[in-house]
Amino acid sequence: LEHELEDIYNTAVELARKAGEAIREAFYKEKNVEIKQSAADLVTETDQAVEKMIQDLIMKKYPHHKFIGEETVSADGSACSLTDDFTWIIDPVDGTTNFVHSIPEVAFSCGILVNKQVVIGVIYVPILDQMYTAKKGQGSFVNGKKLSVSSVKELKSAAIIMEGGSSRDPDVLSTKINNIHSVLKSCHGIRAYGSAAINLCKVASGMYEAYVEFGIHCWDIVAGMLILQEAGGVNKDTTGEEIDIMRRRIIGANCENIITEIASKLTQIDVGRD
Ligand code: LIP
Repeated sequence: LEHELEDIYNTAVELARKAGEAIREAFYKEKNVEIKQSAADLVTETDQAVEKMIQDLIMKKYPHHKFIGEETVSADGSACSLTDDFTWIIDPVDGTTNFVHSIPEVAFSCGILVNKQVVIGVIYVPILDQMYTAKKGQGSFVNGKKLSVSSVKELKSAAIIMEGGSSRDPDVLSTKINNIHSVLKSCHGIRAYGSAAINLCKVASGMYEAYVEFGIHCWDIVAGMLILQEAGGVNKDTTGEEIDIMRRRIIGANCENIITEIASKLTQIDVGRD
């Protein structure tokens, strides 16, 4: 298994570089944008082309592995079913809105699971040439440099990442704004990068104490969850309870205490399941 995992890891890094090349090439050109679930839920030809290219390469090399990809799921509207098999969960372009606006925080995100546990996480930010990697039990790295979370233990001294997201439902929006209000009044500041994958990498890098979002999907978070965990962090549901990767909610933080403090300030939003 050790040998098999090493081979899969090397393949994932290689595929991330390939995806990165395609993203970089399209980044400086005009984009062809379509909308999905809401007027702010975007997809481009690049999302679709990168996913197809990566899925084909995975299926050729590992025909017995399973694949869950953002654009494949959006196209056929099917629910994600996660088995104990090796499963690649991919977001070809995480931060599509950034991509559309030529904002450099755009990531290829790839998490590999076995027995429903994330064992490999690779996130590549091609425009900034940042390769984030993690293998379960072996730490996480950016361009080979080891990552570790911040040592701040209280929300009042913390910097937090919270996103607006892509839902334009008025009730969802007002709950999100209220949640931002209640966290912001108790911490140093709030920022957002527009990519769940990058947000989790920022917490893993020790810049922020936590990242909170309702409405993300499994492909936005699986790789980043392992990168954060291997940097010493924790991932939970927005209630502070055990995370369910299909439940579309996350608090990723440097420590349990900050998760408890944030969870107590949030009004929960039920966004359904992947
Ligand atoms: C994005 C997430 C981000 C969220 C955006 C969007 P996509 O994923 O990573 O955290 O705020 O609304 O869902 O659609 O760019 O892959």
